[in-house]
Amino acid sequence: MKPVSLIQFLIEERRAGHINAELSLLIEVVARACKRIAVATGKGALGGVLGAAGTDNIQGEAQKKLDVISNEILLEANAWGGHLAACASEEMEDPQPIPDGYPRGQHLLLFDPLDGSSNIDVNISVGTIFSVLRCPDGVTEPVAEHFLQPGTTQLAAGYVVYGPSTLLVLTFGHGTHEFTLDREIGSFILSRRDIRIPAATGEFAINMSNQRHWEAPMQRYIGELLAGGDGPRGRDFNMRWVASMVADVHRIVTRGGVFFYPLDAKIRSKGGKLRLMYEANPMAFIVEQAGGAASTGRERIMELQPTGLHQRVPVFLGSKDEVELATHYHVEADGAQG
Ligand code: AFP
Repeated sequence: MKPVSLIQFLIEERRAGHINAELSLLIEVVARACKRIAVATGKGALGGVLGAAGTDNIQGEAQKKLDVISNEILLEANAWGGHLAACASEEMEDPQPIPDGYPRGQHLLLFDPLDGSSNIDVNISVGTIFSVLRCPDGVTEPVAEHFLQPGTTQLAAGYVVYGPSTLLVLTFGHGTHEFTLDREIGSFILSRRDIRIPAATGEFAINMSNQRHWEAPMQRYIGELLAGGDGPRGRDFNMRWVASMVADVHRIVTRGGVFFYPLDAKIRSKGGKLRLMYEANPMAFIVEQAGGAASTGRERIMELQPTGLHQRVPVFLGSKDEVELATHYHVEADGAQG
């Protein structure tokens, strides 16, 4: 069958009425920027891009050089196209408006420019996560509050995983689709259309080192998986933990599985580890459009009303049966506590 490029796919989506011309241009620009990020990360030690940048981001986390480089690439690529009103990033405290002198569009772009950056120096897959919202009508100078829209209002979400191959996974709310970068011609080529995540799975992803800090229902749920065939689940389970959300989620999008970053005693005061607006919401949109589920352990992630641009939430996402069971344990325990 003739390969379908990202550009052709976007034209098909416009013809189907799923996206408009401006959103189509936005996705092309983001994909082009991610190709540049792939080149930068691929240089490794030879590009002088490894190691710490010597600065901290708004989260108080030490930035890697590639965090800063990737952020700059995305900001620069989106400045002049006229498709955006503003950008927000994990790496910046406040949203960045489109520079004066350039036309502004009707979209808001949020991104984690390089997720999993603590893995860069050990050459493990990292990725870019992005989410697209509509700029509220009549708003010409968007500020943080204009970004605080529930995940259900997302117009698009996607990630690019920089691994053995460079893959773009994308949804507009009409299925989840995967594109593989053909490095020889520099085009993203459709490699999987309408991905489906199996409802059942035998594979879970969690950072087990936090076990002693988890809430009781999480202890119960994971304890049952670890009990395997002799336990209440009556089957053995396998575990993976890459510590790059994009890599862990892409494995789940590809073969099923369930991912947890639950609330624990260490991070309770922060509300969780992962960020709602540019990690949990876009990944939830992608996973739900592939038939999976995404909750905080107590409610659907995409229905949360955001309270802050860098708000953190617990994340349970992936194969529907497991997300629903783990969520049920938490809701049941809350009810028992009254
Ligand atoms: P970094 O971007 O600081 O590497 O954090 C990655 C991440 O936000 C997410 O991609 C991982 O799933 C999660 O943190 C890993 O957290 P732990 O290091 O606590 O396992």
